[in-house]
Amino acid sequence: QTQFTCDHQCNTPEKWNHANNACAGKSQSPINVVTRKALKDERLTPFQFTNYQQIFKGTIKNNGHSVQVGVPHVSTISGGGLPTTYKAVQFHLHWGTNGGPGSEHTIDGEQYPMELHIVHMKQDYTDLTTALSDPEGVAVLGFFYERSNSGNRKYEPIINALQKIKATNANTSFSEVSLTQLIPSEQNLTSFYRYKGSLTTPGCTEAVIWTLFENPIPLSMEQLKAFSDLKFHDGKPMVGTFRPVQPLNGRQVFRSGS
Ligand code: SG4
Ligand code: ZN
Repeated sequence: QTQFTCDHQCNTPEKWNHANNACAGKSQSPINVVTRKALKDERLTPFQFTNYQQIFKGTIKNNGHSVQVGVPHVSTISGGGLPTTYKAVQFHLHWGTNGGPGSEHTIDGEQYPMELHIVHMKQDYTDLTTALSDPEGVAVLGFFYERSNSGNRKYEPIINALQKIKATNANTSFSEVSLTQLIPSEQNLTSFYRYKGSLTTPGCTEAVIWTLFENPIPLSMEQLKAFSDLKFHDGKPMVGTFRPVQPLNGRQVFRSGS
């Protein structure tokens, strides 16, 4: 077997099966959620968000395949049908071209313009690598975006920072943000979908409990377009940073009780 190496996208996620056998697994992400087939599960109660409102000064980085922000390991989630408490590690986004379709997950075939992933690991772990060796070690909260006519002021620190990190490996610090300000208010987070899947990039490790919230986050077209100003390593516009949806292979998708 020939060794196939590529950096992240390769820019062709179709080749990932060759790059890494795990990417050809049977429980891959993202998926299309067929809402009429999602089974309502009363155990999927609302989440408890702890220290999500904590304000931090972050470093935002163009890592060559996304924009990523490391988060101090103090914000946690529990409830929501999770087996234990998970702490936030980082967040990043996936988007399309100039505000066009760009989410990784789709709902009844609809692809949203962008998707936020807040990556968490079980509280007792100290690094993601260890967490990924536990089949339930990682919990990613996924949020969709929708175009709105008015801009979202709460995203200004992030959007403004993008202009300073157009080049791959560039990073900058940004003014104070909290996770709370980036997501819908807590009472709008009780409706969500749940399934077991994988990282959406190589190694495609099947160790992720996925949550997809129904209520999208509003951003103006201009704000969405700002992400397309970033550049891949080769200088080409960083657009289409999503993996196509993967087969369910018999997995059940659940929906929250409320
Ligand atoms: C993005 O490429 C992030 O930048 C990666 O973060 C992340 O990998 C990867 O997506 C997969 O995460 O929620 N989409 S996802 O399944 O979080 C990890 C880093 O490269 C391990 C650290
Ligand atoms: Zn992601």
